[in-house]
Amino acid sequence: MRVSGRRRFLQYAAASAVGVTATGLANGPLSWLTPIVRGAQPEGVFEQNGGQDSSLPDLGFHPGGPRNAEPEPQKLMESWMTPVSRFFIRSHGANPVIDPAAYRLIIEGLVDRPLTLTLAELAQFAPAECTCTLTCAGNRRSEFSRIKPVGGVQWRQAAIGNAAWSGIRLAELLKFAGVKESAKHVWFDGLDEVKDGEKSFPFGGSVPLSKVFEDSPHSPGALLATHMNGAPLTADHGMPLRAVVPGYIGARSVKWLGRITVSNRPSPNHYVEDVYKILESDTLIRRDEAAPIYRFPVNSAICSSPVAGFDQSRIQLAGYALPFGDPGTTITAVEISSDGGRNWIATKLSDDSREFCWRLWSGEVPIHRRTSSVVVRATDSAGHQQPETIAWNPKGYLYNAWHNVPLIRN
Ligand SMILES: Nc1nc2c(c(=O)[nH]1)N[C@H]1C(S)=C(S)[C@@H](COP(=O)(O)O)O[C@H]1N2
Ligand SMILES: [Mo]
Repeated sequence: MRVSGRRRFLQYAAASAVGVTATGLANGPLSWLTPIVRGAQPEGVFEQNGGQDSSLPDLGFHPGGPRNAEPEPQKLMESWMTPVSRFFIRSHGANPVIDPAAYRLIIEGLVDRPLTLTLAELAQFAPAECTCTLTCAGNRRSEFSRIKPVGGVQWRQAAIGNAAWSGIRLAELLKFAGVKESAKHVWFDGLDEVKDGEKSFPFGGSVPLSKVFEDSPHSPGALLATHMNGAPLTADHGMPLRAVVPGYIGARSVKWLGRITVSNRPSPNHYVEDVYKILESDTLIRRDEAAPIYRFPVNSAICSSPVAGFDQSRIQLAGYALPFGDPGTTITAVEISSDGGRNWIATKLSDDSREFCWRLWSGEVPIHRRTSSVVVRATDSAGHQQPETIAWNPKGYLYNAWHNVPLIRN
């Protein structure tokens, strides 16, 4: 059923007022963009100005630009590695247009040898690879509206993807530049321009130097990537060079990387100093006091459409689970429930059990006429388990409570 924007908005508003959220029904390629009658998508997802980009038909774009998109959650379940065509996009400014031949990466700050390198010079370093999951700190933000609405992109559960990144190890480059004794943090600045009222500045990130040197033989502490799943990065994902920081929220993996600054403190960039912090209240004092978010917490989500006939006695569910972003931490259990978490049933996990990576799961729960929802929760090898509920925060970050979705009857 297609309805006008106004009516759709009212449907969403009504649905979120009673705290109902649901994944879309899967009939036809664009069906997840249209609201469903029973349990509409939360908070006007994919409303006006959003929609589609014909070159990326598997992604739905959120309104309010520039380019923020996620796939239908179900599409994520088709492979452990997420194809670029289904990989979420989160950009704060327009994609910068970069000529690879004129491109230079600047390395400065607390180094013995400041450097300005071309792509060909960067390619002189030993090639390195890393498979890891990238997730936005705002993934699942729309679920906060069950407590109280939060501004910002109303992400569902698909602002996440798993990819093989290749390029060079940041640790190697910094060893070459020579890091001074007093160095403690590494800043990344993008070549994009984000506009905030009168001001315009690049998107920036920051990581502790200890994370960069968390470098192990099978996993770089941080990667400078030129390729994603074997192909050169597309403009949306940071062409020609981006940082990839395994285990950290996506915001630290700066795209269109233009400058690396080694420092004794975290970056003063707006996206480190003011944004991507868990606040209790959104005041300047709290912002100063709060620490930047780095690692992502344990999480999981149901990605299949929970649709059942009235006489059905069991339902198949599938989704992903992500371990806490610490080295060596993997997903060890994913459980599902159809009685709000009184009884849990173990799911079958995909074989790929790796640090910094999601694990796909599938399972079946019994249902009866009065079953109203299904729930999932994950546990990792360090003993972290998703909480039943989490406290609301003003920016809507790190939503990782049990994923509870209404059962839809057809
Ligand atoms: N230069 C730049 N880098 C950026 C961003 C940005 O807006 N500009 N967004 C960040 C955020 S918040 C996330 S979640 C990831 C998203 O990466 P993707 O678009 O490749 O999925 O990129 C990060 N790197
Ligand atoms: Mo993000």
